[in-house]
Amino acid sequence: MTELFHRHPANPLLTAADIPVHAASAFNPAATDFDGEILLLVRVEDGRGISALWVARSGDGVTDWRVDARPLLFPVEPYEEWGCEDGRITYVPELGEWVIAYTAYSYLGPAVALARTRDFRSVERLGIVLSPDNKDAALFPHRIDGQWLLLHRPVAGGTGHMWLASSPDLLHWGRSNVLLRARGEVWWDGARIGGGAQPLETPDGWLLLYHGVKQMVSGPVYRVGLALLDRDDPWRAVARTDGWVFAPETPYERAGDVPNVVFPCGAVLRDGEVWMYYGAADSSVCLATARLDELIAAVKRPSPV
Ligand code: BMA
Repeated sequence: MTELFHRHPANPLLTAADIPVHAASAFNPAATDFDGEILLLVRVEDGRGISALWVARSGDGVTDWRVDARPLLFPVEPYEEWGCEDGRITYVPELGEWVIAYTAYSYLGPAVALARTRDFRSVERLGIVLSPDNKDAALFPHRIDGQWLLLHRPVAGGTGHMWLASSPDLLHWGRSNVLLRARGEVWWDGARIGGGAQPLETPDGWLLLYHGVKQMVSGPVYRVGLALLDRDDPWRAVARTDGWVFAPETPYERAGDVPNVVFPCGAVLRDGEVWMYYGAADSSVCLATARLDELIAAVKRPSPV
């Protein structure tokens, strides 16, 4: 299989050692452009096992990361008492704000919560917008036909498929329906799937980098695939890769707190390239890049694994 993504030689970019307090792990980063820099929202698990989301900034997106002294999103509300996990950031020009979708974890299970920020110094919580079990949410950057759109991943019918919901106000979500199905049985994305990076708008449609899980005898393997949604009608998936386009291969992806995991939560576009930030083995923050035109060609021309 042709390699679409190229791992950055500086991987892993960040680990628990880069967090200014004692941390167990640093992984699953959301990514966005902010103030001329690349900003990541890194999931940091503490010594108790509870996660918070920390801001890390870098001018070139690779080196000299500056991690804030305290997390941006940490458990405050009862619905997130077991952690704020796996953020996805979307810049929303209409609001002049960034909306963060994250997994709010509590004894109730994982739920989808939203928060908004102008400066990544303070956040306004919008609360739980989709009740448990639900996660892997990401907002589209602008309304379509007057409605906001949110990718999400409820557990329904015994498994996790990717769904899309719409809202007039970011608070009340409805018209929820299945968008992409876990393909079942032996498929690389057979056990369950979920959104990865925030949806990327391209002239060819909305490009999704999603994770797919195959349940092996030894445990799950998390890989990455591509899907393309119609630009004007994202409820219509127009293409999807048959096989994965990125999979755990290196020692830092193969071994860690959870082995055999690559888990993207954010991407930025740079000079015709997609910079995919991902968590490796639930233990570190990594970067892999691909040419956007090659990703579009790959998703439009599914090839055998
Ligand atoms: C998923 C999420 C991710 C995690 C992955 C692999 O269910 O909880 O945060 O990276 O499992 O452990």
